[in-house]
Amino acid sequence: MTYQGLIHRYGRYLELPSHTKNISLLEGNTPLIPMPRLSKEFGCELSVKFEGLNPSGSFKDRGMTAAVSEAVGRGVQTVICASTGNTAASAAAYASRAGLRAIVLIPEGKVAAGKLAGAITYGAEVIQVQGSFDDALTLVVEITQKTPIVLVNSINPFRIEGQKTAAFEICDDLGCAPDWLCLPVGNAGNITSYWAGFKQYQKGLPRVLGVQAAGAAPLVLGHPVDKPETIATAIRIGKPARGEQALEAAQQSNGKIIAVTDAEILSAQRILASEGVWVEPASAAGLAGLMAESGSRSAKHEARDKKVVVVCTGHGMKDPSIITESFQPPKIIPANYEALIGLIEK
Ligand code: AN7
Repeated sequence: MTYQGLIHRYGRYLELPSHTKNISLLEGNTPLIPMPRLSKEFGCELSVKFEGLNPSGSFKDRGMTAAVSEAVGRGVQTVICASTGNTAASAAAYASRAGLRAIVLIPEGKVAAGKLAGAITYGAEVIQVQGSFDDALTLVVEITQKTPIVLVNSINPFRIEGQKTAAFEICDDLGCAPDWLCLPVGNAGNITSYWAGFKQYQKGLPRVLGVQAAGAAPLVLGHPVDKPETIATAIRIGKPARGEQALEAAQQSNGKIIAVTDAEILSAQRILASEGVWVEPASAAGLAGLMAESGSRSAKHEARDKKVVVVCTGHGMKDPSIITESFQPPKIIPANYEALIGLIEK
């Protein structure tokens, strides 16, 4: 049978109320891409769960199909979220699909162009807040307590239900859970969802390596960060809503939460691209974390000979600003053959 989306495939494992009305863009079913060259370098069996191939370009679509399906099923008319960008694009996409009004609050000037463009194109009302993601989240929590508008950040339990499906897919593809799962941690909804999903599916449990950016690492520091800063704007979050659960997932799985520098994130992004997978900076944090833990790219390490899944949460196309930050701009030549051959034979 042709694929009909996550609620259709995994609905029996998801705690969704009976009023839920399935709103799907055929999200999920993303590839688990083997990385043979990286596997050899790291001495482990490494694959990438490429979540950038979801309809709006990130893993958020898994949770959004569930949250919007639940909301529309009980007659909700407006949804709202705070976002570093991907949640905004995803909420906008599913709200438009469902015929709902979507309002998204983003930190002023700190959202990657591809995400903002998506949210606007899908028709959301985008509002920039003079503050951080955390300030925006405080505002949307307050407005949803005082009005009938529904919150679709991952505080919404149905977001977590939907995002559990990524763990199910990995188990179905591998036949069991991997030994290690490496992923970026921002507001901590995703790590919470994966851990809940693996526990529920009973195909084994991975050790979970959650990775924050050094400038936005409240779970590593043990306290909120007032002014989070990182090039990985998706995870520029100082006060994760599900921080406790993230720490629990790391602890229960015998894993850990660590921080990596922006330079390590950009380097991991280039390494993934060198084997054909282009992800946005935040999405490279999982691999950056694995590399930091391994000490060096070839040294003996805990993941040695193990099945490792690196979750790449969003597509590289989301954040084109990286051309100026991380790569050389392309050379310019006059439009003649001599100039071209001179350049490529140099
Ligand atoms: C690419 O869109 O928080 O730990 O508002 O976009 O579940 O928050 C995005 C987070 C990782 C972190 N990778 O996931 C938002 C938002 C990408 C992301 C994360 C995000 P969580």
